[in-house]
Amino acid sequence: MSESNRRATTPRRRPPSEPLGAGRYWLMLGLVMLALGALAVRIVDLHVIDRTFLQGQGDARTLRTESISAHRGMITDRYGEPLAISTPVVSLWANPEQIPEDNIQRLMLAQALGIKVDSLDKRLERYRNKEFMYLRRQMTPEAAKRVLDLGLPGVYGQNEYRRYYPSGEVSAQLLGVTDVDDQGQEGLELAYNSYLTGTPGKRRVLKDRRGRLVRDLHLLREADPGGDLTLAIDQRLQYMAYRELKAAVNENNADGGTLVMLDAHTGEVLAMANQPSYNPNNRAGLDPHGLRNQAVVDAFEPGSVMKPLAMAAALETGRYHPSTILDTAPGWMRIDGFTIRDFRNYKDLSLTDVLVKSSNIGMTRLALDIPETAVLEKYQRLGLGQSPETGYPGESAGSLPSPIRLPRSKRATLAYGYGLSVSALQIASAYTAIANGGKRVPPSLLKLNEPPLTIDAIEPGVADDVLNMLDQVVQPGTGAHRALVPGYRIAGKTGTVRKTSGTGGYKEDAYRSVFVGIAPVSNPRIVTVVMIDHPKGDEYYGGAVAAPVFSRVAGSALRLLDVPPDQPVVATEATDS
Ligand code: 59J
Repeated sequence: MSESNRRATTPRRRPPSEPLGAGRYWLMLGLVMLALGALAVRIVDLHVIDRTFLQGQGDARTLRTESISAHRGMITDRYGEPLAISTPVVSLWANPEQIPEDNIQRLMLAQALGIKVDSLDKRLERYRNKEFMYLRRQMTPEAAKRVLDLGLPGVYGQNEYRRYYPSGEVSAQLLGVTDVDDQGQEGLELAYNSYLTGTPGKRRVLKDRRGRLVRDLHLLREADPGGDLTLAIDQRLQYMAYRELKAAVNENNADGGTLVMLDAHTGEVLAMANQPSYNPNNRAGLDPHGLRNQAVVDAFEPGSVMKPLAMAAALETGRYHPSTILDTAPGWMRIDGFTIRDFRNYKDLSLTDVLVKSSNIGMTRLALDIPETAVLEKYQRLGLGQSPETGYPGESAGSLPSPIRLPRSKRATLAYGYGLSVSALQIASAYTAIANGGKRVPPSLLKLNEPPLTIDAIEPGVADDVLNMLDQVVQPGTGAHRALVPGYRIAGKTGTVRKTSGTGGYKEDAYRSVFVGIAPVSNPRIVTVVMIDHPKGDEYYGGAVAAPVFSRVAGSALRLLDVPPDQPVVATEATDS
C-alpha cells in the first residue's frame, strides 16, 4: 500500500520547471541567510553593545525606584505630651530642562513660589544641565498644592516630613534639632537619631518622559516608621522652670543660667532649662550660645554647694556629730602660703552652723582632720568626675584632682568646693543621696519603667543628719531663707562662687550664684539645682539670686505633683488692712 502510494505521488512532486527552481532555491536560501545574519548582528548590537544605553534611556524615562520617607518618631514628655513631632510637608523641585522658555509660565511659577522671577531665572541657569533642582523645601501641603495645580511642566512635589517643636525655646537645648533632611544634629535628636529615623521605603513607579507619574507599579519595601521617645520631663514643670529661670536671668542681668530638677527617688529629669535659649522652629539669626544644654555639657567650679557632701565624709568617720563645735577664729588661715577666708570671723561654730554660715575655715578644719583622701573618695562615690551616662551628646564628666598628690591646700579647697568641676546635673544626682537615706540615683533623661539601680554613696544615718542640717541652712534669719516654700519643709545650700579669669586666677567682680534644694524634707520628692551665671544687678549672693528661683519652682512643682504639705502654712506677712 505504501509502495503504490509513493509511486503514485512521485511524478506530482517534481514540477516541470525544476531546473530553474534549483537556482531560485539557492537565491532564496542566500537571502534568508543574509537576513538572519543581519538580524543576528542587530541582536548582538542591541543586547551587548547598546544594551546599557538603551536600558538607561528606557528606565530613565519610564521605570523608577522612588524613596518613601519614613515618619520620624515623636518625642514626648512623661505623660505623652508632644515635644517634637513630624508633620507632612512637600518639597517642590524642578527639572530645569523641562521648564518652558515661555516667560508667562516662569512668571506664574515665580509668583506662586513667592520669589522674584529674576532669582528663579538665575537658579534655573545655574542648574541648566541638571535634571533636578529644589524650588522650595518643606512647604505646607496646601501651599505646595497651589503651585502644583498650575500644572506647569517640569515642576514636581516630593512628600517629606518636617520637625516641629511645640514647646519652642522652653526645651530647645534638651531636644536638640534635626537638619532639613530630618536627621538629628544636636541633643536628643542626635543621640537617638537612628531609633527615631526608621527606614525609608521604596516603590517602583512608571513615569512618562516629563517625569509625571503614570502608574504606581508596586511597593518594594514599606517605610518603617521610627520609634517614639518618652522623656522623663514633666512638661508642666518644664514650662514653669523655664519661665522662672528666664525671669531671674533677666532681672539679675545675668549672662545665662541653668536649672535641673530630678525626681529624688528615680533620678528622672523632670525639668531641665537653660538660658540663653532659641526658637528651634525658626533658627534664623540664632545665637550659638543658646544651643548649649549647660546643665549637662558645662562643668563649673561649684563652690559651697559641695560643703554638705564633704560634711558627709567627715560625719562618716564617726568622730563628729552635727553639734560638735569647731573653732573658726580668726576667720582666716594660711596653708602652704595660701590664705583661706570666711566672710566674717564666726569663732565657735557647730558643724550645723558651719553649713549655715557656709564657713570655709570650718570645712578646712574638717578636711585636714580626716583621712587624706576621704573627701575625694566621697565625691567619687557621689558620681563626680565620672560621666553620668545619660547618652546626651557632649555630656560632661567634670573633673576631680588626682589622689596621687593631694597637698593640704588642695584637700582644704576641695572640701569647700574649689579645685574640681562638676555639671549641674552631677550636683543634682549627688544630692539624691542626701534625699534618699544615702542611696544615690543616676540621672535619667528618659522615663523609666522600673526603679533604677541605686548606688550606696553615704551611710544612711549620716545622709539623714546632713538632710536635717540643710533644713537649718534655710531657716529665717539665714542668707538662704528666700528658698523657703510655704507649706513645705525644704533643705538646701547656697553658693556664691567667684568665676575664674582664664589666666589661672579669680575675677574680682564676676560670680556664679547657686542653690541646691531638696523638698519636702519629711519625704523628699525633688532635688533641684539652680545656677545663675554672672549676675550684674545689685545682688549676687546665691541666697539672693538663685534661692528665690528655687522657692518658686519647687513650690509650683510640689503643688503640681500633689505632694502633701508637711508643715502648716504660717502667716509670715501681715497685711496692712
Ligand atoms: C566668695 C570664692 C574663690 C576661689 C569669696 C564669694 C574662694 C577661694 C580659691 C568672695 C564672694 C566673694 C580656691 S561668701 O559660697 O567663699 O552665698 O550667701 O569664690 O573662697 O578660696 O566676694 N557665700 N562664698 N569664695 N573663692 N578660692 C559665701 C561663700 C559661699 C555667701 C555669702 C558671701 C565664698 C555669705 C566665695 C552666700 O558660701
